[in-house]
Amino acid sequence: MENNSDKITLSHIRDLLQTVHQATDKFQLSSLTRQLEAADNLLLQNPPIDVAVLGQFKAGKSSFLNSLLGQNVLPVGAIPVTTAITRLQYGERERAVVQHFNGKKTEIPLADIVKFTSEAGNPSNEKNVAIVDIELPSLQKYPGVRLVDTPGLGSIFKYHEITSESWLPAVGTALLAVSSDRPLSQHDLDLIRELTSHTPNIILLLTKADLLSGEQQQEVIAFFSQTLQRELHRTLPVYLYSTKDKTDEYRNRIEQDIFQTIAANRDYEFLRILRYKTQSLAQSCLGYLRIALQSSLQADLNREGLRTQILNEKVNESLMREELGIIAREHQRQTRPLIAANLEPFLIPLIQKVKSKLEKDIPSWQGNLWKLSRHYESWMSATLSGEMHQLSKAEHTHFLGTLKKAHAGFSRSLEAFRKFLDENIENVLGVRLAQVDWNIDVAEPDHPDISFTKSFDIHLDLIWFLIPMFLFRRIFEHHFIAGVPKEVEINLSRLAYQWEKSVNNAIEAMRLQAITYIQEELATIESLLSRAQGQTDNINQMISQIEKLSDNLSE
Ligand SMILES: Nc1nc2c(ncn2[C@@H]2O[C@H](COP(=O)(O)OP(=O)(O)OP(=O)(O)O)[C@@H](O)[C@H]2O)c(=O)[nH]1
Ligand SMILES: [Mg+2]
Repeated sequence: MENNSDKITLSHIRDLLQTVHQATDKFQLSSLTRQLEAADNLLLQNPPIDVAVLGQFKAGKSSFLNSLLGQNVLPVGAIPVTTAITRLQYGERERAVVQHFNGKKTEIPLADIVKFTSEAGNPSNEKNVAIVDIELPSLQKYPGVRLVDTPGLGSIFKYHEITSESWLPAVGTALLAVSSDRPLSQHDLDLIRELTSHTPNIILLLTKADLLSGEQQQEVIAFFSQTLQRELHRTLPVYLYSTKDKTDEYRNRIEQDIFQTIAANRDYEFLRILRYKTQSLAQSCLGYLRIALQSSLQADLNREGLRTQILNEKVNESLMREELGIIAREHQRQTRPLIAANLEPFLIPLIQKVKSKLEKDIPSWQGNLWKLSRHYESWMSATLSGEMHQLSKAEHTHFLGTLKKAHAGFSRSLEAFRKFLDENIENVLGVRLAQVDWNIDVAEPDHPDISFTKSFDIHLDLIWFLIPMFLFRRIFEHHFIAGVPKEVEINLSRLAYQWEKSVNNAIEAMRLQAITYIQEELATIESLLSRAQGQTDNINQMISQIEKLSDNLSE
């Protein structure tokens, strides 16, 4: 195969066969194995073209071959004879090799063939003959061709039929022998149908033509063509043959039209046959894959059905998000009032406490108004942050009320979701899910950062150098003391705000944790339900790959 376009065709064939291999492996299309094997062998071994004579028992197949050879090599007879596939090709010397099913090969004398390939010599193929290969110098006239004799179909020996049919994938050109006294049977039509998937070359051979007059022969040929048209919508070339009458004439025609044509175009013919087989295989494979696709699509539909049954309106992420959001917002709204209510009783006593401490401390402060103000600020800052810390430490557990309620709300909601999901899964799939720990952690918020900031609204201290302290000191002391309630209130309110922020952040963290649980759970269920999926994608991919390669090959 020197030709460049032949090389391209061969590589396309190789690619397509490889893909069909993948498909048959992946989807266990074992019925294509033999066909695939035959195509592989042709590709690998590049053997002579097998021109096989097939047909009903006693159609005269072996006699026809002997007559072509001009030598009675093959056993013939009035009762079913041929038991094993027998191949004949050119060889420098006459020789015959018997191949057994166990792979063993033995060379035998040509005269002993009958002991292996005939029902009389090898009843029921008790010698386990797989194939007999015969080499004859006389076959030099048919270069590139291997003649194949096959056991007849339709006899009482069922295994004859099985032997021939299982060899069919290897056929190159098929000569279907039909005896003149039994023109075309259902068996023949079935065989033609079967051959159609293995070779583009099917030729009818009307044997024992001597049994019919010229007129009758034409009648039979016309009958063939009508029947084939009606049953198979095709025509086939018909050749006459007889070992008794006009043998040379018939033989010459056949040699010229069939064997010389093959010999002259051996490589082209070989490639044409191999391409045909590969395409036919690809079509069979596509047929199976399309069936597989249908059932996979059906399975997807079933899975989709299961999915909607399991993940119904009660087990639904967006609904749960909404519900958890409502729980969070409801409790977050109540955080501030709760904290404020908790702090309220401390307001008056704290004002009293700070006031009397200030009254006690202030007389010892020295300096002008500027200094007095700075002193007041730092005093107030130290005192109130100390008080706020103490209060926070003593009372914070009461601030966490909404956090705990939100936690309870989230837990209940998750539990209900989980229960619906478990029930649905058990109802639909009949399995119980393992219990999952869905505990939401209560992250206690950190103590807020309480720091005192400036307390003066009017910055009197900016004009300190204008104010004679000996006259106004008492007034300023009063001003400072009078400012205490507002400072205390501001600080309590800031404490409440900071705790509110911490608590509400913690509620938000719990909400997010709950959503994560739900998302993870639903993702697990989804993957569980779609685990068997991907088959549809795989099959679709395989189909389009084979279609593409098959298109390449037919270009
Ligand atoms: N009249 C006539 N008889 C023939 C012709 N060719 C073969 N026969 C007879 O048909 C019978 C069957 O011949 P075979 O060659 O053994 O037929 P086969 O198709 O090989 O038979 P199986 O191997 O059993 O399938 C024999 O008795 C032959 O003598 C022919 O051209 N004319
Ligand atoms: Mg025979």
